[in-house]
Amino acid sequence: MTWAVRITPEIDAALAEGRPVVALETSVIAQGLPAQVGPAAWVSWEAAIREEGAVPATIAVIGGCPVVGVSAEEIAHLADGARGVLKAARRDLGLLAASGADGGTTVSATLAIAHRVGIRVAATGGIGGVHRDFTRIPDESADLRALAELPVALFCSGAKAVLDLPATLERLETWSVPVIGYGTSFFPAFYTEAAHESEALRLEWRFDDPRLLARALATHFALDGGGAVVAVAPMGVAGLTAGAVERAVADAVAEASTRGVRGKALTPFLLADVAKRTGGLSLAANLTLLEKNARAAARVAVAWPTRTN
Ligand code: PSU
Ligand code: MN
Repeated sequence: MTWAVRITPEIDAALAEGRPVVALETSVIAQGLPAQVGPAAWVSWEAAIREEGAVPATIAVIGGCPVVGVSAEEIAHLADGARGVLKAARRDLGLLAASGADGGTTVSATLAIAHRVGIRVAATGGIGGVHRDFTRIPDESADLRALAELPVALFCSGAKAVLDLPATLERLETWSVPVIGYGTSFFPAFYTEAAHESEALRLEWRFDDPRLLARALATHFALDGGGAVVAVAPMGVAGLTAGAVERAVADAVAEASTRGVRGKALTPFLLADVAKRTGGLSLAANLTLLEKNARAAARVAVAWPTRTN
């Protein structure tokens, strides 16, 4: 049986000619952002990628088919949660294909589809990772293993603030996934930069020049079969401090535990609850960082060393 991927002619040609392409995930549209803001935000991410000279490749599952190059109509459909779009992780792809269902792809599923068509660079807001309280319930995002296994560089503002960030970094080390700061020396705390001089979040590798970062990533892919995390510092928004995020996250995590929210529902619940508790400031920060990461990914994809073989 084949696993047919629907790809737009534009992206197909760009890949065939070795031109820069940046993959985007869509669980952020289907589950991560409120339905009213997702589609307009997506337009800004694709525009930012084009402005930098790369081709955007937004990925989703539509009618069971993995799609590379989702249309605006499909984005509107994915954002409209009322129509039961699933949150598609990598393990769901075969089952979605068999059932003909629609899914917003998480990072893990997005990387699987991107790798399938030969895309090397992707962007998201924040990766999934090791959840707080993981010693009680070992909840750890499938994003991490996908990053370990698939040679794609993922640009993000670190891992989502609702997670245990030092534990997530430890897990990435265990899985042999390099974590590289692009213009930052610390793993960001998603909505904000890492709290001042947070040694547990200090990164060993930092690049400021997109060409040097691109060369480092290309060399990593040449030597290793796995992916890489590129951490981009978020711009943040006025009035949203790391302390305020921390308080909101602690309360949201407690609320989720009281309500028994588990599994794939947990991350979307926490993001929405933190947005409520910060009076929408975390949502504003999420939107700015998503666009910044898409732009950063495109800049580095454009600076990729040309293939010499
Ligand atoms: N970044 C955001 N918002 C999101 C996500 C990333 O700013 O909603 C999504 C990504 O698709 C990521 C997923 O893969 O959240 C992680 O979910 P989980 O923790 O259940 O693996
Ligand atoms: Mn989980």
